[in-house]
Amino acid sequence: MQNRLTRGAAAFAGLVLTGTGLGLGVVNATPAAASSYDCPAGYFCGWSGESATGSMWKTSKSVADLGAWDNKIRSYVNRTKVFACVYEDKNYSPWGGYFAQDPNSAGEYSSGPDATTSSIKFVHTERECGQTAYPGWYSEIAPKAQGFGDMNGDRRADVIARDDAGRLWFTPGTGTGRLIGSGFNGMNTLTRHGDLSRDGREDLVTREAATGKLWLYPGTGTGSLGSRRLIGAGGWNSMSKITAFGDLTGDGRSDLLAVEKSTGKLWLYPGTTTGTLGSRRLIGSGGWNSMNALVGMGDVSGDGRADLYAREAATGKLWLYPGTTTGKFGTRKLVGSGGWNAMANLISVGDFSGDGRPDLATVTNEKYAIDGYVGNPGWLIKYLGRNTGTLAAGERTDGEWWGLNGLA
Ligand SMILES: [Ca+2]
Ligand SMILES: [Ca+2]
Ligand SMILES: [Ca+2]
Ligand SMILES: [Ca+2]
Repeated sequence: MQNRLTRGAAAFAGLVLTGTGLGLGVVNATPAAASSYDCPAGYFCGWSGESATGSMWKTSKSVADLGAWDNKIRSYVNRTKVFACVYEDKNYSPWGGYFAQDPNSAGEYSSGPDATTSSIKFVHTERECGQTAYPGWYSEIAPKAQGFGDMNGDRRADVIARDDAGRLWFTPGTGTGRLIGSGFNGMNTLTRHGDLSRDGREDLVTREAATGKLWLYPGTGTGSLGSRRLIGAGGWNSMSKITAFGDLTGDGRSDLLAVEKSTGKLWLYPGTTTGTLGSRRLIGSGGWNSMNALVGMGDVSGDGRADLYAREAATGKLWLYPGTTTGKFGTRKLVGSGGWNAMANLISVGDFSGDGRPDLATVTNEKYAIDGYVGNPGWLIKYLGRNTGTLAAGERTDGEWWGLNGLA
């Protein structure tokens, strides 16, 4: 209930700040009418009057209690480089409602007849006005180690979340989160599926958008990442759907899959004894551009070989491609008959339900419908694996997975 309230407040803030006339609106200041440029860069400023008039108050630090200015600010501007959460209540409490003011809105102020602001907090992402920067991830302890989906080796599936500010968070499955990196918005692929560096600890693989380079961030075994190492010198921007897969070749080393954009071919890049990638081999001769997501699921069919899920763009169907002893995929099988294009993320972190079978978590996008109405992004839905390699019906669990920029 509280979560829904926060979300509602955030959505309301978005509406108001685009100036829909709900009582508070963004106005482009003109020199004659307003003085919002009096607010120095690096500050949040509030005025006692509407439209940046009257006396001005300013701060460059979060303020839990506005004191003499409590419930006195009628217009404000955010000239800092971060989000300003403008709360109706003291002590940054989101429950009374809040507005998330974008960074660097020089010359644009919000104004209204009611003075209700009681505290102001500066944060790097809009999420943090109402909740933690990272999402709440919960998983059960699996009966045995699965070789992937577990950065810290506690048999609990964990998730890495990138926030809008490019920070990486390790969420171990207990609802908590820990910062493990920053500056990751320059990466347009994040994938992890086992141990590529050959030290028994799970690693993260990323592609750098600007250079097409592939980087390995070795896991330290605690959920943290060590110094990155180049494993692909360039050219990876010609590939799509780079997916760490687990072991398809049967040598016990994790492999990587990728689709060649120009040909629709599916290539496998085998992991080697040195933690680099060996010479690629063709495992799908064409047609893979018709898929808009690949998911390394681990062994869902129970034969000891890693298996792949793929989402068909045109139909929204989810297919299972079983790994075989020849190092290729067998005949595909339908796992989901449609609707899977309503998922922004397909998160494969192994068995999070604790029954020994790999599961799949998803986060919805704008296409996702609840009670017949679309437009419900940010919901976590958990699909439990069944012993046929397919999935049980999804369970919608948590609507607070919005405002993130990638999950692995
Ligand atoms: Ca874990
Ligand atoms: Ca490793
Ligand atoms: Ca299998
Ligand atoms: Ca399971």
